Amino acid sequence: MSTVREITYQLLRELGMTVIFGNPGSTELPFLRDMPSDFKYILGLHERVATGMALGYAMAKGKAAFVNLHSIASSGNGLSALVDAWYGHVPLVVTTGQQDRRQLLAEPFLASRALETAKPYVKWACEPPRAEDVPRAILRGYHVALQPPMGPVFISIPMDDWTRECLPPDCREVHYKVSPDRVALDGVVQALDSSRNPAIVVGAQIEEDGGWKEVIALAEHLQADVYQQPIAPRWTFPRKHPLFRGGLLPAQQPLANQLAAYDTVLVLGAPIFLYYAYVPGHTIRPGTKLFHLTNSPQDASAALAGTSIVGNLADAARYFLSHCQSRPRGTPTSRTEPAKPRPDYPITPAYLFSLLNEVMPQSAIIAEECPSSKGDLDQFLQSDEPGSFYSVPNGILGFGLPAAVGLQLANPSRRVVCSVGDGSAQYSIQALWSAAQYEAPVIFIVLRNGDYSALKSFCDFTEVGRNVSGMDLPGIDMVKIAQGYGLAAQEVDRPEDLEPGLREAFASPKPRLITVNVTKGGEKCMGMDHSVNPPRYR
Ligand SMILES: Cc1ncc(C[n+]2csc(CCOP(=O)(O)OP(=O)(O)O)c2C)c(N)n1
Repeated sequence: MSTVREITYQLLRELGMTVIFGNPGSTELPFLRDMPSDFKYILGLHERVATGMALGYAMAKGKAAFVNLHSIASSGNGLSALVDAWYGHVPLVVTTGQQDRRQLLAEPFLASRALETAKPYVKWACEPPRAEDVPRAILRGYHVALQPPMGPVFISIPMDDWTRECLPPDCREVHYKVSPDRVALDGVVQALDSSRNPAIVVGAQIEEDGGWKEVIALAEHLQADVYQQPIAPRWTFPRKHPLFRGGLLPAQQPLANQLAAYDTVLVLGAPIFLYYAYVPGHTIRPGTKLFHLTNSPQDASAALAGTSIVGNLADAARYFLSHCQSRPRGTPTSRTEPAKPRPDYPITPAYLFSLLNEVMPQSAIIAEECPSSKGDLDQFLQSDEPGSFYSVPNGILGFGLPAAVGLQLANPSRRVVCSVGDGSAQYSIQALWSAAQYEAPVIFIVLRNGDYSALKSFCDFTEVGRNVSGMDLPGIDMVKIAQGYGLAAQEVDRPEDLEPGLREAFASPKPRLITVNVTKGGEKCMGMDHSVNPPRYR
């Protein structure tokens, strides 16, 4: 018989998980020893980084990624990336070591209650009842992680299990796709056929379900205006398409106002709706018919209004395409191009992103984490390809840097650009080391405004006032930090130095960090100003 360790490596190989993201400790060493040569270990110097790189890798591949953390010692550090995976529907199989079963009851050093810690943010958490169940638990976890909505699972493995003997599990097939109810879809078809002016809201699940092409065809078939979901974690419609109308605002009444002109709204693959500031109002204008297609039963049950139908997004879009009447093409309203920003000093984020849009290849992938300049990025970066934009799924900073490295490792033929705030970069800064060591040629662009601008604008927006501690970030030298982790880095202060700096970065095949001194963030909060009647916290 083979050992649990040998069977597990064979299983991981069969499941295609031969890249292991992790940070090791004593309780993982019996597993990690003598790793087979067809496996690759990607070390993150902090578990937020190890798990965050796996997150980027899994999102890019659309497949499960394997993570190995160190007992409770590192599960806490990796938890925020697990939360990202939960909200971002990212399939991660996360394993952690546990103390030796034979002394667990005596609560030894490093005894781990990591299961309880992770439980609210994973689809399944398990410490196998017996050593010989470890491979089966990993197999079961893998299948749970990939079932829509995809997400993380968590398995705690006592360190003495790896040397026990066991039989291999049957690595059988599981098919995950759930087709939406045809009768329910017919109800939507009827409503769309009698609609005068429908709109579509596109969400991240379109990309999870491989439905980009189908949704573009559907929008053109219906001649429907298209909006991106609020605070989009992924872009799922071409930005330059004539039917694209931009993003929705993350608050009830302003969002309802944006959609007020439409008699029928079809939300494809997003919650109804993701709000940030509390501005009470209608979910949708009374009289507008609202339909919701989602791969998440949880989103279907949590929606505030409308008819929800659970199932695969590409499948649903294909059904509508073949069953709905097409609508005559209107006069194409081409996008009003924003005025080209000027090369002011200090550099504005708008100028930075308009220049980046000119310099970067069309196939570039953006990992975004620049809170107060998100709106400028949204306006000036014109990405039209699937799998090109990834952002913070639930507001936890630390996503950007490691996700960029994982995205780059999974996409060697495309260039990843990580646009990150100088504050946000600090939550997972060790990812720079992994980029250098694993030669992931990410271009990190740090927007150095010297403060937490997004929080300051929230203070203004909600009238908290500016007398708040802990909002300024003086004295951070990003060039030295990056160089210390082994990365080429430069600072750009003058607008005329920006284009040569960017061109040089794209010409080099190596990772590089450019820190750009930019103006502080503006008054707006997630695209909203005082006209939306924000809540007051004073
Ligand atoms: C882990 C975590 N800690 C704190 C926050 C609160 N927060 C939201 S935006 C923000 C400011 C980020 O600063 P920076 O990256 O410099 O971007 P800027 O706001 O200046 O554009 C902070 C601290 C958070 N969202 N996540």
